Amino acid sequence: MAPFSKLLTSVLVAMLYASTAVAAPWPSDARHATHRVRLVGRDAKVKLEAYHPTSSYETFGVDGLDHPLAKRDGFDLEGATVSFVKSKLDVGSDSVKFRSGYQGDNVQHAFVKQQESGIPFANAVANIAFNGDGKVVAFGSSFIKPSVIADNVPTVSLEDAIATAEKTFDGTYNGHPATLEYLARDDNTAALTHVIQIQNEATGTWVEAFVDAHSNKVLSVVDFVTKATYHVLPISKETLLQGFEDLVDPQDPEASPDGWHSDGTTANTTTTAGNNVIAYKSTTTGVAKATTLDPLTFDYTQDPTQQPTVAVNVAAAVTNAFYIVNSVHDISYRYGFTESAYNFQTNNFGNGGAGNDRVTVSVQDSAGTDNADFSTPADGQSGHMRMYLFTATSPERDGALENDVVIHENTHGISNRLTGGGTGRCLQTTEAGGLGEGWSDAFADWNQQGSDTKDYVLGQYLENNTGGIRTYPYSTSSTTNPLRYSSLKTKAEVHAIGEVWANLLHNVYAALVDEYGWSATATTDPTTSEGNVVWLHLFIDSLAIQPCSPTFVTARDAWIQADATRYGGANKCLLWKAFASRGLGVNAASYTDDSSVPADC
Ligand SMILES: *[C@@H]1O[C@H](CO)[C@@H](O)[C@H](O)[C@H]1NC(C)=O
Ligand SMILES: *[C@@H]1O[C@H](CO)[C@@H](O)[C@H](O)[C@H]1NC(C)=O
Ligand SMILES: [Ca+2]
Ligand SMILES: [Zn+2]
Repeated sequence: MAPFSKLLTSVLVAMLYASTAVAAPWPSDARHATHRVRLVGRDAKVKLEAYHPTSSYETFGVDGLDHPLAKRDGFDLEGATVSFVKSKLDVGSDSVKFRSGYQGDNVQHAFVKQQESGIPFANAVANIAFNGDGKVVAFGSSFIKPSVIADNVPTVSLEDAIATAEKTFDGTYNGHPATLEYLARDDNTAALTHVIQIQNEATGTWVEAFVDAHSNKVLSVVDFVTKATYHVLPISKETLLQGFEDLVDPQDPEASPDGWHSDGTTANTTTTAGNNVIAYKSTTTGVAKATTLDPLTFDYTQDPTQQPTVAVNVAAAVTNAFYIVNSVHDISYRYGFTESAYNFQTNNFGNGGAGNDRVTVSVQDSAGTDNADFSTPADGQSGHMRMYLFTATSPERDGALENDVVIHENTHGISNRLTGGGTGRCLQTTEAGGLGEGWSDAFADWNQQGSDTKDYVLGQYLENNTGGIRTYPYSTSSTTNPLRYSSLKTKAEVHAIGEVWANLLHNVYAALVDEYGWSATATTDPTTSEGNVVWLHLFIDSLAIQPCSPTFVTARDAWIQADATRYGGANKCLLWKAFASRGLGVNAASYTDDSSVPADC
């Protein structure tokens, strides 16, 4: 074996080569949908381009499609799934590994991986949704037919691969069991890789490194961290601080049966630590403690004239973050982000999914300023939110006190877990990462609307800027917000891409509320028929049935299909018109607008 320094050199060279290979000019009709360039390692000096094969995506409308075992009595999710994938993709049983599945409100979801010699592929996957009649309604697949498959016995030891990964990503192996997986590459070969989690607390790195088990080169990365980027915009209007309120028992007992302060067993805590969330400053012992125990009360009055770091302001911020992340848990639970759908809880109460993964929220995290991020590893490992201080004002402001920013971060956990069945690996391309930013803004928007749909500005408080932190308010007016599908031709950064998607979803929301009105109880009652209820159902449903590495086109198709499955297509034309109004019509492709809707609309 080559000496380590030599190995390292070859690793770096391999990645620098990859970086020059991505100099393809934007617009480009393929790379953003299949690749993502990341700067990794100390001082972000190394460029690494990860590849995620395109997902084909088909939806089958209200009626759905039979699977090969449909004639048999009873419905067997695994059997139906494997038989459908085999027939659809013309592969043998030994290529299809059933990974996970669950019963949603009205759909059964199944997630499979391609495998070779019993070794699963990391990035060649498929997902199927069956309706209540057991018919297939959606099918996404990134299975590949590789020209060359690496030998299935590693010639590089795990120890050596770990050393390579630690060096490359400037972090430490976190002890999470490493796996051996095939990796589909963009030259249509399949590499054998050691998959290793590397973390660095100080820099906030948390990645899965894919190290070639024959060459010991880093071939790819899954970055669990979704970062927000906040830039100031030259719009200055009035700033207002929304007041604090005392909320009594805001927990939803349907979603959190043991309340928000259960320790996951039979006991309750008296701190901001519970079954869904632990919020703290510095270390997990830095929770906020109840100011009175009976009844449990967290009564900290934030003092805006003092620095956020004084004790009362820390406790107020920790309390607020705890409240928001629990609320997001409860609301999203009602609409389908449950234990079996790979949510974040310590105790899953026997409802399926992997537990021990409540969200950990680090308030006033010392790793940085003027930002926030959320890391989403696979189901069974905690999601991690880091909120920072914002330095534009004096005193500084606390990210944990801007609800829409906390919701935005939290929603990364929802979209990353629901897409692709809980792996945290399916929103890694540039385009899918952009969609991720869009869902996060859109769900914050949803939470902060009322009976009249208003233009929505995200992030006004933190930098004391009424223009917020995005380029335009989200709006039904194309004057206020001119973003269209074709705007993607000039956008290469995920937040910029996300603004296009969030504005599309804002327009869908406005159309639904215009048509069906607005429910004031939508956060706890998903059974009514107002527009905001319909929107959130379609939001959650579509995440679960869309393919791995979705694009704007396939994400839109998932919304249309979610409506076909849940509402019999009642909103088909409304949805198409809203998407088409911003260029994402029936024939939209390759970032070129189309305003057409189906002929029957
Ligand atoms: C814990 O809190 C929940 C919700 O408030 C309550 O229903 C339950 O009785 C408490 N359990 C204990 C052991 O105090
Ligand atoms: C926020 O902006 C307003 C208007 O520009 C200004 O008057 C106020 O002092 C600012 N507040 C802080 C804390 O910087
Ligand atoms: Ca879980
Ligand atoms: Zn984000």
